[in-house]
Amino acid sequence: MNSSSIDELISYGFIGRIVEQFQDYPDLEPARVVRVDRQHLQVITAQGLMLVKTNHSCATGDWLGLSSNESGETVVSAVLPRSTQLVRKAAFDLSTESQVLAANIDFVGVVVPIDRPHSPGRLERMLVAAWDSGAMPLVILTKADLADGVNGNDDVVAAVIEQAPGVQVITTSAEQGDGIDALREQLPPGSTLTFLGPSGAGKSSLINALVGSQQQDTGAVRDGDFKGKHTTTSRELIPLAGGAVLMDAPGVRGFEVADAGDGMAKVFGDIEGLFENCRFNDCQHRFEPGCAVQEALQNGSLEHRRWESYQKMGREMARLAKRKDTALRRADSRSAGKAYKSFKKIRDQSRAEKLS
Ligand SMILES: Nc1nc2c(ncn2[C@@H]2O[C@H](COP(=O)(O)OP(=O)(O)OP(=O)(O)O)[C@@H](O)[C@H]2O)c(=O)[nH]1
Ligand SMILES: [Mg+2]
Ligand SMILES: [Zn+2]
Repeated sequence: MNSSSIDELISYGFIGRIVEQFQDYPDLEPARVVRVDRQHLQVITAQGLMLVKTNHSCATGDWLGLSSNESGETVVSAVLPRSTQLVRKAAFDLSTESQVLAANIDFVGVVVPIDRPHSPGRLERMLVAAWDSGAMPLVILTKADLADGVNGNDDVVAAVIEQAPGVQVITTSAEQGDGIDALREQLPPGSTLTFLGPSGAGKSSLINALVGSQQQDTGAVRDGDFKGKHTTTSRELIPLAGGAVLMDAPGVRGFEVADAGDGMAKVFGDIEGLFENCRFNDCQHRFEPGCAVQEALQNGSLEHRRWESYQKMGREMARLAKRKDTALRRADSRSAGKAYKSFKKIRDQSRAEKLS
């Protein structure tokens, strides 16, 4: 193993805790998934970048243990346990399947472009998913140079800070280089930052500004509706000088929040705090006397929009949990059916034996 390539692996985050994690796999060669193209993974190893084929379900950012099979081909022998994973469920997808967008990330940059009308609901949704990943959310406001005209810059920044309690908000302009150093300073060596935001929000432009060269393609947004053209189509790791790792990502359209982790409590802590002040323990927060939520709505300390947003996401999660439950029970009754069939087969066989 030559030293220049191990340096390259290090530049993709192979330090500290990850190196320790690999001590459990002494016979396997460490690799990280840089990009996933269907069954082919582009991975970085101490020998450099290479392609491997696999049936394992892997996500960009996964750490793998590689080995060789009898024919000398490189194969994936282990997918290391993930420290974090960013998961989403595609909206309108009736299945309960959720998709792992990114693995082993330390920061999720929720990207809010200032050049179009701000959507608080989308911000809250992305923040819940970001918290649920186990990584630390950051809010990155982009295109600060375009602020005037559509929205007052200060208004958006103030609204975002209020909607993202406990989250660092960084205002940037990739075009003018503002806020880029501030963002870079958030990223210790070995940490991985991925992005969550709509197409055309400026994710790839931000990466180019951080890296300092035209690393990723960028594409103009449409004039009328501010929509991007989905220029970036896959997730990809890009090492940053200084030791952090960036993960470019395609824009996400609407999605449902997949998991009831602590995301809801983090994003809507103010609302969940109110519940404790309701007179009745089982308050439904509708018409009950002494309901702290209704009181807060009436005196204006809780925004109606925010309350509706909270309820809507709560209903989605409940629906998903119910669908998962039904799917589980169905799988259960299928395996019960199988067990009965094999029991019958054995019973019939032993009866036949007795008769013969
Ligand atoms: N004025 C200005 N334009 C920007 C800035 N950042 C990005 N843009 C422009 O916004 C458009 C979209 O930028 P991208 O970086 O491609 O956006 P993206 O989020 O990667 O989009 P997808 O890959 O489609 O998800 C491009 O035309 C960029 O030049 C900025 O800070 N200021
Ligand atoms: Mg892009
Ligand atoms: Zn109540």
